[in-house]
Amino acid sequence: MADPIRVLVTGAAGQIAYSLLYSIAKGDVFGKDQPLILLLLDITPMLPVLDGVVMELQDCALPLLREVVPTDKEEVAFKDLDAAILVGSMPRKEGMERKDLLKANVAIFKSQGAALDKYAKKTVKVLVVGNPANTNCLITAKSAPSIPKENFSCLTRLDHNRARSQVAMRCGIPADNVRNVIIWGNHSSTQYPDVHHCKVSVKGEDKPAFDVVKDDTWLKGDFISTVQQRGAAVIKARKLSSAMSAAKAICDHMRDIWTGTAEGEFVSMGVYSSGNSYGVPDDLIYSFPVTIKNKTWKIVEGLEINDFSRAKMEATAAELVEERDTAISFLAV
Ligand code: NAX
Repeated sequence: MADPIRVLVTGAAGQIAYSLLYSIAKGDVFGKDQPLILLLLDITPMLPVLDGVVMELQDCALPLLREVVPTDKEEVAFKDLDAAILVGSMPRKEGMERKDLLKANVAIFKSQGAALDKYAKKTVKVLVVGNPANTNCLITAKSAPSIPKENFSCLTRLDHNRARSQVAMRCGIPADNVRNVIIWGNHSSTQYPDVHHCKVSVKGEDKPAFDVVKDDTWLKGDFISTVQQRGAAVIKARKLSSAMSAAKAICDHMRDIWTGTAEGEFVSMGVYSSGNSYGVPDDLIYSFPVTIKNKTWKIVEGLEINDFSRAKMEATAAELVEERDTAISFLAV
């Protein structure tokens, strides 16, 4: 068996982590042969709750889980990390604006970026989940200058999975038969769920989503708004933000980083824009279609973009530019 890898989950006493930790610890993400040391970070008042989570992980008697370290100290949590999943932040409550969250989160992710820089392996793969995820990811990367920007990504896989599932339900087929949906831009209501390059498999044959769904009005209207507003709809119904589906998406995202994407398939991921793809401004964490090989992502280039898509991609980029500029002004304080 391989040596154990060190995996950090922050916000480890929270609701997403509660759904996430079991899947990681039983090998769904890093592989069934990969032993793990789990580092669990939360804030000091949550340590008693975290102790309960640790007890439950112990009680699962999982063979891959070699050690669990609960802590409120960054120097313990970020030490020698192979992977970091940054979930902890202040979650959005019903009716709360994303911008209200920005200021508090810049402080959190600046500090955690600096801790990654100081304590983690330079090869660490960092996934930012806590909202506003794209901008928090950018702040984290900027605060960890010794770690390559390509090692940072943010979660838009939940939106990707939501889009996939909406198309599948519409066609009455399993979600697996729908591939290559794209989430462009921000993990917010300006995101653009795009099915122009989506393939739907019917009786073993791949067909364009537009040809199978046969309802352009829905695909260009309610489909998009349903995916964009899904997080808010879950909050309204559950009085809590998405947790089970968020945990599943985190597993999908990190597993793909670790083991790569399937041939002919791409996934959506918030990654660093260097200004060379699809006219997206540089210095943003923007969700693109990517393929992954050898733990390295590559933006899928050359997809045809029509005017309808272009306008939506630009709108979500504009929101990210504004969010970045505001965050950077907080960063300086
Ligand atoms: P919870 O409030 O249940 O848990 C958050 C946990 O983070 C708490 O235990 C809290 O004490 C801890 N925390 C706060 N500050 C911390 C810090 N500085 N260091 C370590 N831990 C800290 O929220 P939960 O439902 O688990 O959601 C967590 C985050 O995920 C929220 O920001 C939420 O908005 C975001 N989400 C992002 C999604 C995405 O697709 N990118 C989807 C799901 C989710 O909405």
